[in-house]
Amino acid sequence: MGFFKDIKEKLVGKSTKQNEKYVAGLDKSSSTFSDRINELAARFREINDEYFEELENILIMADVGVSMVMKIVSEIKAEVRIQNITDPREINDIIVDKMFVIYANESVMSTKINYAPEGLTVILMVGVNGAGKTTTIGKLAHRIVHDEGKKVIVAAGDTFRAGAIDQLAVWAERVGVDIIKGKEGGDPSAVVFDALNRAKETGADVLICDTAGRLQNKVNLMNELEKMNRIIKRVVPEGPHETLLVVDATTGQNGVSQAIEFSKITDITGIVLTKMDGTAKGGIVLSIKDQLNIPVKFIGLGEQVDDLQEFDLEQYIYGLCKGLVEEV
Ligand SMILES: Nc1nc2c(ncn2[C@@H]2O[C@H](COP(=O)(O)OP(=O)(O)O)[C@@H](O)[C@H]2O)c(=O)[nH]1
Ligand SMILES: [Mg+2]
Repeated sequence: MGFFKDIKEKLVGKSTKQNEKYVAGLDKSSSTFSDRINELAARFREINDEYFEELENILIMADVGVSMVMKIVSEIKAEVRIQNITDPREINDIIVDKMFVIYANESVMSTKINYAPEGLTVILMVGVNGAGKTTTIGKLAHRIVHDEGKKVIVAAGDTFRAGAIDQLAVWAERVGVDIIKGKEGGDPSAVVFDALNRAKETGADVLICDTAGRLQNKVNLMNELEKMNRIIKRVVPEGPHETLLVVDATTGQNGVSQAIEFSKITDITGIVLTKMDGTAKGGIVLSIKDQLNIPVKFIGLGEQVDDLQEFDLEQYIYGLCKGLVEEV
């Protein structure tokens, strides 16, 4: 059981800043998920069909998504048979391993931002209202400025929602980056156009564009995103380099459905899962992988400026399964 042992050796008892963020941010998910599985092991003297049914329920309640749960549980069953395990207390490592293997093996996915080899990189943020786009732009700008030493500009492309422009302005000031804004109710593409020109003039490395997320008006939204894409391509032909879909993890399978809808109207290159700290159902990462096969590039683990973390599968599984990894 390679992976289980690996994370145990690598992560248990080690404290790095990233490790601490993941553990704290996934605490709700971890205690619910690991406690339930440990409790299950305590209740069953041997592994049987009923045990597997309850295991399925625990995974479904963790928002892993039904089809992913079926895959994981059937892999666990097969492994249990091969190893001839009957004691539920010996199954933790197999559960953790299979979750990891299924996520990692289906395809290798980069979590890195696709920066332009030279010149301006353009990142579009899309997603429904309240998902966390504006907040994520603030955190992401901070990361890019501080960790990569790049010059960032943000564009207040959500001209639809009252207060959205001011909210981004507050973040821009906090993080210390330039903001280009228009009038509330104005044309978002015009704001993006201005921002592209300003970015070029000032030699900025990265432009991050906020957008409005009115999914109730799908045709409008699609047209608006198409127009924005056209304008970006006029100035930066290979842009946008990233279209990041922001999904609120606390909305569970509903969030997964939204993501599917969004991926139909525009090309999504990566997902940011926000509010992972606010959910006890952290399995949504596995469900997104299963349903969309688009990489989760970042996860939001809180409301502070440094609470956006690059998605790391080992840290994530460890955060989610902490109580299982440490129990044995
Ligand atoms: N706890 C927590 N709250 C978040 C996170 N990301 C965003 N939020 C909150 O979610 C709310 C909506 O975020 P906002 O950026 O305005 O969403 P937008 O409408 O998509 O731009 C705000 O109150 C944010 O502080 C996160 O990772 N964790
Ligand atoms: Mg917003």
